Amino acid sequence: QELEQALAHAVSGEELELHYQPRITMATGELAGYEALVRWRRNGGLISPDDFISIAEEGGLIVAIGEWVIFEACRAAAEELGGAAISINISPRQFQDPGLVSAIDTALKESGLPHSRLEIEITESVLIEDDERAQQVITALRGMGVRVALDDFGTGYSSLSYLNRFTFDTIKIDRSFVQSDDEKTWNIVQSIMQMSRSLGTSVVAEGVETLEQLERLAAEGCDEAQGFLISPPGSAQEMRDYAKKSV
Ligand code: G
Ligand code: G
Ligand code: MN
Ligand code: NA
Repeated sequence: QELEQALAHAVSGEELELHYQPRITMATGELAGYEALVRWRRNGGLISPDDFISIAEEGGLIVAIGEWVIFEACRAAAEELGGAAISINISPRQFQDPGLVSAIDTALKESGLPHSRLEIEITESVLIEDDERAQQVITALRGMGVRVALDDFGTGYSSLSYLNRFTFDTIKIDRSFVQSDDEKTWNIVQSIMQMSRSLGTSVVAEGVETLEQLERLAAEGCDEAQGFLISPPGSAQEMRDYAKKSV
């Protein structure tokens, strides 16, 4: 309760900020875009979204936080990150907001960021809640040229049926697969790659922490990689330094 009030204040009082984590193209090592990750600056420290997104979901504050993230991510991508592609996480309750698609459209128009430079990341839990509505929103977003990614792929209950019913531009393989030492898990990763190729869906590996993981993923035909090996999340300034360094 107290935390929720403080969070409501955070939204209106400019205590939220975005960090960014780069994704690279496997084949060239070039920057492919960034994922925007929200943080709450409170009493001098940074609070992780793991510690406040679920509270925001329960109380409904997620809609206001999510709108702030959408506008700030588009603005920062256009103005501070050189027009780079940007991905945003959308949680289940936010996905139910009837104003979501128009907020995204407005944010893109106001920022001047091309629609194709924005990707919306959703998890299976978004699809479970209201199948028909999810279908409409995904179709509307893709219809206006915004990309849609299925995040944390492999951790849900029925990933395959979702791939059959919805169209995604990107699949993000969960880091539990990427970081596994188990041959069986890598067989599954191989099948995910094959499946994505036949669906024409791009694959991003998350949580890449070692060169060995990166090389193995490249050998399997993974399109893009993200993780601490490449760069941890950081401020826009840190990402500009990263981009300069990696050219
Ligand atoms: O950045 P970090 O590893 O602390 O993120 C933890 C979790 O919070 C991840 O599951 C991520 O998807 C989620 N998250 C980060 N930023 C946002 C955001 O802006 N909106 C939503 N809904 N979730 C986010
Ligand atoms: O659920 P989602 O995929 O959106 O989560 C993104 C989160 O993953 C971010 O909070 C980020 O801090 C975290 N993350 C990014 N790269 C790595 C990594 O290489 N290892 C680990 N353990 N976490 C990572
Ligand atoms: Mn994500
Ligand atoms: Na993920």
